[in-house]
Parts: sequence; structure tokens; C-alpha cells
Amino acid sequence: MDECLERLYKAQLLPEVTVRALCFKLKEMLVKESNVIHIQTPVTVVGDMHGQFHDMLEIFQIGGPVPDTNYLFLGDYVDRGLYSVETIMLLIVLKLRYPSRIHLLRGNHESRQITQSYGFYTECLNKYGGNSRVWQYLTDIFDYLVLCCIIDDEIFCVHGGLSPNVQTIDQIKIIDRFREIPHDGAMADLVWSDPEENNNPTLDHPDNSGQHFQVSPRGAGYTFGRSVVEKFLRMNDMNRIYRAHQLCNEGYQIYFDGLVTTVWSAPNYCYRCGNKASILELYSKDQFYFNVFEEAPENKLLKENSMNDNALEDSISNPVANRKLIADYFEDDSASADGSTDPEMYIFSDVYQARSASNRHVDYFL
Ligand SMILES: [Mn+2]
Repeated sequence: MDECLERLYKAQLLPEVTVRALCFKLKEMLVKESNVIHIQTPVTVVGDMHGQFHDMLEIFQIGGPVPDTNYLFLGDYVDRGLYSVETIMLLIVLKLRYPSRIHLLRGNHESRQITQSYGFYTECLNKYGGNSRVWQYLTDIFDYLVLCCIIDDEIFCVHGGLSPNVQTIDQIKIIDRFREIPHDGAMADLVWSDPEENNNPTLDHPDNSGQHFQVSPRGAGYTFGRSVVEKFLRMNDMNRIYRAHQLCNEGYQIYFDGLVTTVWSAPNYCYRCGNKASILELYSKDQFYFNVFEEAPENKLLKENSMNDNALEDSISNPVANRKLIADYFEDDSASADGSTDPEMYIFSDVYQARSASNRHVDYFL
């Protein structure tokens, strides 16, 4: 296990048979867990990572390594970024090696359907010689991840938010979670929903007075207002909610005077959003600190390169130039040459990923 960790910290892939064995072991561990786990402070809460592996290493630098620091990850480990496999594999092996020190909730991207559209499926194929077995092992594991966590009996943590089908924690505990995330219902809402400051009934919308959940513009889950949160916290004797799922420019966002907090941990999301990220360090139930950070130095090479040839503004205002910079950074000459003109060579496209990963594949397996 320590040998696996050593390789993963260096961003090296593990062989397929090893991934299979590790997933099998983790499944045995997770199947015993309740849908809602209980943990105690101190713990550091981490939001979406989305395959930004170097930024996750940065988190272990600024927040402390496992097992010195306890971590609760709120989901969305894969998709969008270029290192989803490395990111989820490191988290899996850390969980196996230090089960009581790190906890992993399920996000809406920990899903077979979503990962086929947002990069993880393609990345697995590219990094494992075109076969989808590693993707199958990993998405099978996603079915076993827990849905919620309660810290110190009073802080409710979940990837997305609340559900009109869930009034009590006990109702979450009886969900059959060992499955793909469904399109609707309580399990879908927990990973898809968002808080909405202006979701309360008003004179303009008196019809809302009875129900403060509204259909989400995401096409899954709901948006929910203050009254929903207050009722849920009161009924469950909880004090506040920590969740992830939404990009925050400052790395975190506070709703309803602190009743709900969003933690976002992917800096410069997708290597181009320019946002900060944070981890939330909880020392006790009332003492906490938002440790705000920016993208990892590996990503910053991008900016320095672009500064040198005065292309920084171009890279922000001109997505094509930006793609070329990113492609240059990943040392894929063929892709970058095409990338400046061919929209198909966009960094997250199947074509780009296939080419760059086939290069990397050689490194890993020869
Ligand atoms: Mn999400």
C-alpha cells in the first residue's frame, strides 16, 4: 500500500490489476458504512477537485498530509481536469491506508452517466490503452461512496444540498445508495441541489409560500431557500450545513448568515476560470478557518510562459490562444500546433486527450 502511495504521489499510474484489487478492497470497506457517517473535529473539509491533481497535492502541503490532518472530501473528484485517474486513485489508496483519517462523500460526477460526458471515461480509456475496465472498476466504487457526513453531531455535510423528499437524517439513512445516481429522488437531490438566497416566498410570488424548493436550472436537483434550511436544521437538531458543488471566485461562499457554506477547492477551475479555492479547517465545532489558496505552481508555469511572450491577456480573452498555452504546457506539440486553429483539438476534446495520453501511456508502461 505504501508503495502504491509513493507512486501515486509522483502522479504515476498503477497497473490495471492493482486498480482492480484496490477497488475490491475498498468496496469491502465501504459496504459496511452507513449512508450518513459521523466524525469529530478536528477535520479539514475539501470541496470539488475535478481531476486537478497538482492542486490536491497543494492541499496536502498547505493543510497537512494524511494522516497528520483529518480530511473530509465533499465529492466531485473526477471530470473536467486532466488528472482524474491520478486524483481518485490517490484518494482511494489514502482511504484504504488510513480509513479513519480520510472520508470521501459522493458527488454528482461520481456517476457512470456524467463521467461519460465530462472527461473521466475518455481519460481512463486514454491512460489504459483504450479499454474501459479501469473506468468500470472506479465507477463501481462510486456506488459505494457515502452520501453525507455529520461532524460533532451538529454540522451536516453533503455534496449538493437538501431535497424535498428528505426531512430527517433517518430518511437519508434508509436510501438504497449502492447504485448509479438516479435522475430524481432524494439521492439525486443530495448531490445536485443548490442553495439560493432569493428563493423565499415574496409578495411577487405568493404561490411559493407553501414550498420553498424550486426546479434547478441544472436539470437535476432543486434550489432551496433559507426557510428550507432552517426547518431541516431545526428538525434534525443541527447547526449548519457545509457543501460544495458550486464554483466560488473567492474559494468559498456563505449563505443565509452562515447556515450554509459552499467550499470550493479547485483553483483556476478548468485551468482558465481564474478563481481562488479554499479548504475549511475546523478545529472545533465553533473554531474554523478558510485556508484560501491559488493554483499549484505546476499550473502557474502556464502563466509565466504566457507572460514571457506577452500573451497573458490573449490567453484570457482568446480561448484559442489559451488552449494552445495549455497544450504547450503538456508538451504535446502535435496537439498544440493543431489546437490554435482546429476547435476539435480543444484540450478537453477526445482527440486531444487520446493523443496526449498515448504519449503518457508509453512512459508508464515501458
Ligand atoms: Mn458537483
